[in-house]
Amino acid sequence: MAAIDALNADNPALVAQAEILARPVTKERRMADAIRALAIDAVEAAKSGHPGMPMGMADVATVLWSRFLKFDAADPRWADRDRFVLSAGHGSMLLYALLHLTGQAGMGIEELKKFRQLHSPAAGHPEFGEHPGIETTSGPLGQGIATAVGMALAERMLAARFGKSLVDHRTWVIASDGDLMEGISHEAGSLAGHLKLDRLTVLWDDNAISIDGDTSVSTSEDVLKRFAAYGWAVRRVDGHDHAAIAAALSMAMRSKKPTMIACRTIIGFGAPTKPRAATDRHWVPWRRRRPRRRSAGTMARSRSPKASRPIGPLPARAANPPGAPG
Ligand SMILES: Cc1ncc(C[n+]2csc(CCOP(=O)(O)OP(=O)(O)O)c2C)c(N)n1
Ligand SMILES: [Mg+2]
Repeated sequence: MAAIDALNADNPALVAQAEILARPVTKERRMADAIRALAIDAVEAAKSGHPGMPMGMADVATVLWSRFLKFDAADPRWADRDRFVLSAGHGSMLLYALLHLTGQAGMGIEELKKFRQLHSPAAGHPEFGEHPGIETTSGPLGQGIATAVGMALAERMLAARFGKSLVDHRTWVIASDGDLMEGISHEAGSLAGHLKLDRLTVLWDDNAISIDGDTSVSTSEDVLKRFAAYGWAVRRVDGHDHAAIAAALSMAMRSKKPTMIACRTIIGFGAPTKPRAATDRHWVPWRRRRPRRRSAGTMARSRSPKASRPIGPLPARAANPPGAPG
């Protein structure tokens, strides 16, 4: 017990994580945990890729895919499917795990075992054409948001031409801090607000950490205020609270504007010793593993707790801004 307390003192994110893990285990939580486990194992096996984002956003993705996203697992290219864009393409295991867990052909466990291998459907930084469930290639930060704005605009144009009975779908995006730093996302966001692309929802992985460490080293802007100024509806949620996530997504469905939801998450959520640890910079565990002889275990087992230096608790965020457009 004393050892656990010492660990917690070392990493305040563990305290927050423990509180979240103490919540009742539901089916959705089990699915999110399965995503996390797949992300850990695939990255460990490949010695390449980023498990932190899939682990942090697993809850949000589970709620989206199990309750809101309109798709047919047996026909991933169905024309009127909702579009799902993983703008934060470095977290590609999130998408591959979702395709796997929703039973889509061509993304079985054998394919996941080939994560980050040439010509694998799970090649990493999801690539369009490698699997029918991959909507678009993503990787250059910001570009997925811009692509999604184009998709949302295309939907409106097609619906205007062919009618709602044929064209009636939404575009959902998962984006990271880096996506929202890139200028291309600013321009596209402005256009989406101007055009009132109300079928577009961006789920921002608001984990306050990027490749350089805490985002406070590089930005202090209020992203939600910026998007509100573009004409978007904005919301904040606890990105590990399934009910709150569902409420925010329902709000997005009703909104007459594009919606930006800041999902507060802990990068690497679920790791027993090192969620939100700075030495895991952007959560690339394989890069720091010095002794190459060390046997490949799971990430959780591979390092001593002391080796992780936490960067402190998530900075406090205000609740939904008063008067924020709904
Ligand atoms: C335009 C561009 N610049 C740099 C990179 C390299 N890169 C990959 S992820 C990342 C940042 C990661 O931070 P964040 O977006 O917050 O994602 P997180 O670590 O929270 O998953 C960077 C700089 C990139 N993919 N695209
Ligand atoms: Mg981040």
